[in-house]
Order: sequence, then C-alpha cells, then structure tokens
Amino acid sequence: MPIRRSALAPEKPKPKIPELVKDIIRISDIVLEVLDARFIQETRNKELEEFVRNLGKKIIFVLNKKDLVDMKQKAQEIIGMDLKPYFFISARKRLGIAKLRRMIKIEAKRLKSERKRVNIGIIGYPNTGKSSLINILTGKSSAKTGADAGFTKGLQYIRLTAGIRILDTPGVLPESEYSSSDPEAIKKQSKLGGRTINTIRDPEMVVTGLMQSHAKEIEKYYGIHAGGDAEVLIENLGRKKRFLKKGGLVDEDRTAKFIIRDWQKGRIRI
Ligand SMILES: Nc1nc2c(ncn2[C@@H]2O[C@H](COP(=O)(O)OP(=O)(O)OP(=O)(O)O)[C@@H](O)[C@H]2O)c(=O)[nH]1
Ligand SMILES: [Mg+2]
Repeated sequence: MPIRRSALAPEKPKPKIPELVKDIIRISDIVLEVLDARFIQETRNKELEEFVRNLGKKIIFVLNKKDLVDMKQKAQEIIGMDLKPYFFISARKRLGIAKLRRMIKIEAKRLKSERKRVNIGIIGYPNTGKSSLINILTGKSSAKTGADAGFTKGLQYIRLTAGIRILDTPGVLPESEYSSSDPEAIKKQSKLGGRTINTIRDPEMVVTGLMQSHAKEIEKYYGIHAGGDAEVLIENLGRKKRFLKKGGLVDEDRTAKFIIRDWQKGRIRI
C-alpha cells in the first residue's frame, strides 16, 4: 500500500539518524550509499558512514544521476575523494547498472557461504535516487519513488535474486543540516533535493540560489535569457507558461516552485 506523505504535518524534531535507518543498517551485510553525482560531497553523510563502518560493514558508493553531469569533469573531481569502491550510474537512463549488479552479486556470494541470506541496505541523502536504483536493479517498480524528499518512509524489502534482499531506507539529512532555518541551508537543501517543495516558504529565494550557481544551464533549459537574474527568469517563464494571477500578473510563487520541481526531478543538466 502506498504510504501517504505527511508533507503538511508540522515539522517535528527528528533523531539525527532515524532508528529505522539504524535498524536497516544493522541487519544489512553490505551498504550502498547513493550520492548525487552533481553534488558528491554535499550529499555525502559522514556520520552515517561512520555508523556503518563502526559496525564493520562495507560501503559501496553509488554516484547516481550521471546523465546530468559532464563525466570528464567528474572523473577529475573525484580524484582523492576517498570513495572506494565507487560506481557512476544513472538509474533513469539505465547506465552502469550491470557493472554495479555484478559487484553486488560477487560481494554477496562471498558472504553467502557464512549465512543463508544477504541483506543489502541502500542509504543516502534524500532524493538521490535510492528507490529508483532499487527498481532498476531488481527490474521491478516495487520501491516507491518520487521527486519529493522524504518520499520513502517505512521499511521496504525487495528481492534481488534467491538469497539476496535489498532494503530501501528513507533519506537522511546530515547533522549540520538538521532542522536548520538558515536561508543558506534552505537554499542548499532545496538545490540538493533534501527539502520538499511544500516546505519551502520562499521559493523565489531558492530560485535565486539556483541561479547563483547554475544560471547558464537553467536559462538554456527554458530557452530564456535572463542574464543570471532570478526575477527576470521567473517573470518570463511565468508569462510563457501562462502562470498568471488575477489582473494578468505573473504568479511568481507558482513559477518559482515549477522551476524548483524541474530542478529536483533532475531535468536540468549541469
Ligand atoms: N536525471 C536523473 N534523475 C533521477 C535519476 N534517478 C532518480 N532520479 C529522479 O530523482 C528523484 C528522486 O528519486 P527517488 O528514487 O525517489 O529518490 P530517493 O533517494 O528514494 O528519495 P527519498 O526516498 O525521498 O529519500 C525522482 O524524481 C527521480 O526520477 C537519474 O539517474 N537521473
Ligand atoms: Mg526513496
């Protein structure tokens, strides 16, 4: 049964690493940390990695959404990043999946001599594509996916092959971003997809943040020349899409949210 999202519920303080995620890590034999290839360092969660390592478990780094990045540039960027082993993949475009699946099976086979069943836990920052990866690996659409952060809520098991189970987890924010109301933190979370559109009070501010770092790519995507100015972009796009309020003024809020949604859905290549 699909789990209802409680996007409108008041934000309650959450534990830093949710108990559910800790439990899944505890029963996992191998852990895959899914990172966004666009923002590798920013979506990494060192506390979570430490928790896994302290339990003596191996981490495989999965750099997802490679369809959105320039691979030549990325190959340079990750040198010396201490990500071993790592796999660049695209769950959306089905790139790099066979290689990753092979690696998982080899690791699992090694462990299977010691136990009946091998559990693979999938962890990571919200919205990096954990559930999408599971669907691609298993060839089923059993793990629910969605553009909103925090889409995966409960425990989900999916069978990979006989004796190998994959466990999905809800995305976890790093401690430094936890319940922050600082505008810079909100901009960052929205850019990384760690904050859902429903909880963004000032979408124009977020678009301003996106334009500060990626104006060229965003303007190209919409075919609008805005000279890096978020207001100009919103005004023009709102007119183009006919997102208008009474009196014919552009509905800036709606237009800004539309841009954030495209960004979080991974439609804009950078
Ligand atoms: N461009 C691109 N988008 C992707 C890729 N993989 C996933 N996405 C998109 O990223 C968004 C999040 O995907 P999910 O699989 O729900 O991410 P998740 O990590 O399970 O998210 P939470 O459960 O909320 O933490 C969706 O809009 C996906 O379509 C990819 O390889 N490329
Ligand atoms: Mg999910």
